[in-house]
Amino acid sequence: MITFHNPLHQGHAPVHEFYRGERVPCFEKPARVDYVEEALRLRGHALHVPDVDSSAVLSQVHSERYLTFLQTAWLQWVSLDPANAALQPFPSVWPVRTLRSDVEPDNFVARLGLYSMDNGTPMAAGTWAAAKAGADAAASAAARVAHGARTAFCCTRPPGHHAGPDFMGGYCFLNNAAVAAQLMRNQGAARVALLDVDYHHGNGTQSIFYERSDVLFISIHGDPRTEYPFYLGHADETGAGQGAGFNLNLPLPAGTSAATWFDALEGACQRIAADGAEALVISLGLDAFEGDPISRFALSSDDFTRLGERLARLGLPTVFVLEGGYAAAELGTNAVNVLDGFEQV
Ligand code: OKP
Ligand code: ZN
Repeated sequence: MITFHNPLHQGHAPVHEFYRGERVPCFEKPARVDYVEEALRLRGHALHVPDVDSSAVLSQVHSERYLTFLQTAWLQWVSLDPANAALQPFPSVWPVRTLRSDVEPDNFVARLGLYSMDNGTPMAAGTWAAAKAGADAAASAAARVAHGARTAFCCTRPPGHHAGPDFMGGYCFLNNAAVAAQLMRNQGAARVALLDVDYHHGNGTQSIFYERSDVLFISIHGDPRTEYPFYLGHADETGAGQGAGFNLNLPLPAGTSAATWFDALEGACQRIAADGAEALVISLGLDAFEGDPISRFALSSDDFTRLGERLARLGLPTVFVLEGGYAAAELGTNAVNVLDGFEQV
């Protein structure tokens, strides 16, 4: 599998997040991708550095003011006080219903809240550089497929699918999968299908494409009544305007068996086959794994091979983009199982 990795991912290394009011070590940590890279090399997959600048595509899926904020956020944080360089910024106030989000406050933490959906997305000094290099890796993988490769993999962190048009959240800053889909549209694919198999609903991706018919978004995920991101991902969200009918959510209860998960995958694949898409993007979260510490589905490592095989049978040019998966030591095996399952069909 042609793989683009993120040479700057280790610069995004915040130390802690909040859990039940306490500071706990970040689940989304550099070791995750180190394990995937190790498994790729062991199983014969070469790693390439990104060779496409995603800047123009990023401006098609995120707002300019959000991109500007993200690019300068760490500098703004440290400008408040040089001692902040050793601390992590967190938002503490958000423009929920009835409050204004059109006026950017001057206060840094208020701006951080404006551009965040949660307080669970810590930043570090290298966050922008890592996120941008990851978007470049996604653009690079998509460009290879647009130019005729059957498939390519973007091996990156931080993940992207919770990042919306103008906000970060759920460990995500730039929406790598949306960049991949948009780039393939730009390169001539009339329609693209984007299937998100991460345990958590890809709210950011859904929102980016919700009013568009040229990118069909489908997600299989833990029911948002009990699972993050809580406020999006229900079955009655089917798209709006031009995009009506081009959004399909398949929420499943926490604790769902692998057999039931694969039934949902079959429904997703049949919808993709009926759609007439010319290319496919997979938001490849591996947190549906039975051993995941923050998720509650039950896929085994062998099930990830079956997932890759089923996706291959769609017969579409396919870009895989790494998302979540927090059983770090098993992440490499599970990710490469999907890729090898795909290539062996
Ligand atoms: C990102 B991705 C657990 C906090 C969970 C949100 C989960 C984000 C998942 N203590 N915070 O979709 O894998
Ligand atoms: Zn997830």
